Amino acid sequence: MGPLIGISCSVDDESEKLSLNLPYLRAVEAAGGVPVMLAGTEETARAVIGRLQGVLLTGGVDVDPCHFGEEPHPALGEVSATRDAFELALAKEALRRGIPVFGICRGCQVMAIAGGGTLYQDIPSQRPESLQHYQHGARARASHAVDVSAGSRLREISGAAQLRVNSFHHQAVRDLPQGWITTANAPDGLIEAFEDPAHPYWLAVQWHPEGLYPHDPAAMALFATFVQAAQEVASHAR
Ligand SMILES: [Mn+2]
Repeated sequence: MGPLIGISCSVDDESEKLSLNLPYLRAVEAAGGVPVMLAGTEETARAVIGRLQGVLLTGGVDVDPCHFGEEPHPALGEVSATRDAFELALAKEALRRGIPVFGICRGCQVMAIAGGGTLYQDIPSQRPESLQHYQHGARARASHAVDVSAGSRLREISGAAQLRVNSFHHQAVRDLPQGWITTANAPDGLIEAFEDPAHPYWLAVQWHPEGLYPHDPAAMALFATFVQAAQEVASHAR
């Protein structure tokens, strides 16, 4: 049996419904993990974390800027107070306990905020010199390059100094917590991936490898190494 990997769901506070794009679940299964869908209160987050070997924080709506001390920018999109509270509690607890976390898109932003970082609330208006980060092409198609930092875990995983990635975000990490490292930048300089070198596995990407993994070995390797790290941390804990 593979390690138990919690996957955070999207929460629609208005309709009171959860949702999850199946490719997240399929990618974790393809990597040998056992996926479980997660949502709930902050209390649930703190109760469930100790029963998981890894956490996948998925993409979704914007993060409320109140979590990094800002008022809403006019171009801020939809937010979910329920999801923000759950995922931030989950991420903070996983950070503290050394539980492997892999963050994708919004998940990447949640991880940064959990450690005390900040976001651009809207790239086109707050950083107008940026390239297009919300592509109109299919999710399985890469749209821009990223340069992968030498010596990073991401470089080791992907085995490449440059990757082509897809891009579906209008928010992005602005400032990272102290001690964390940027591990990929877009050609416009925007942070596209980061790690906490002091943590057993704390890796975030701004793109969507779950849309690429069936035909992209570097994207598949991200899920494979995450599930492997979850397995290793679990076996050490026993
Ligand atoms: Mn991008």
